[in-house]
Amino acid sequence: MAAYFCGHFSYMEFVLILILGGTIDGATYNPLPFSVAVMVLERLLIKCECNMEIVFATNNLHKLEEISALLGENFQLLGLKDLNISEEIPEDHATLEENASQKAWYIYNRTGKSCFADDTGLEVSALNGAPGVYSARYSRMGEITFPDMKPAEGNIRKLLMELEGVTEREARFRTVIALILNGVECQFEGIVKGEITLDSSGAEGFGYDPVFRPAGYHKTFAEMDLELKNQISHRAKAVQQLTEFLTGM
Ligand code: ITT
Repeated sequence: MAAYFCGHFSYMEFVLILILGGTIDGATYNPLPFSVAVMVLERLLIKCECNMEIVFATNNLHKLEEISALLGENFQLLGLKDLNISEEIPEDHATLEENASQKAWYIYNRTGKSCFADDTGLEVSALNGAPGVYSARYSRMGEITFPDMKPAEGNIRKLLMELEGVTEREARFRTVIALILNGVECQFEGIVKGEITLDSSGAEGFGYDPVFRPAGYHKTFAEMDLELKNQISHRAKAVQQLTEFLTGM
């Protein structure tokens, strides 16, 4: 199934194209039979009236908390725990786009519920975009490894070691969200630019937050409260597009 970057039209426009027929990014959709179209619309209207239920396919509770705050009250956000899904979701591709898609389809096929997944990478210019898609397991790869440390701690240690003596410390977080609604996938992207600090600082957030300082700020993400991080972060930007798409009806 193809994925579409959906930042440029709303959910309702998207649904109407799927029902009435039309073209999205070069793919042509034939109109649905009348009875099927009525059924789809009825189901969508019921969902719109009572807070739309949507699954966020993640095992990361920090991400669940961040996205729950970002989506607000229009959505009933379900985590994997709510669905009694405890297994590790596969994410074994080489790009954020493919991994986000893989995670979302895995849960959609398992539950049949509308759902989305994100994949995020920290891309450091001086390291040619590493750790990128391998951000979660950076400290367990390659020559320098820290198998005895907690992953987040080891990742940061390794990153600071790789950047020792490097003055050009430009980096960005990039999030890709894959949303699956009624068997059709849409993707959204959010980017925040900044730099890698010389040392860890701050206790909020998770992952690489203690060493990432967003451009225009004097604090790392880990020195900011969640409210501020949620106004400017990569995930916030991608989620904003997602909510605009879902609520722009
Ligand atoms: P799921 O796949 O279960 O959603 P995850 O922890 O693997 O959770 P991602 O694949 O999206 O999350 O992100 C990969 C890693 O990138 C993650 O483990 C963190 O180390 C880091 N990361 C992601 N978002 C971050 C953020 O907002 N701040 C700091 N580090 C982040």
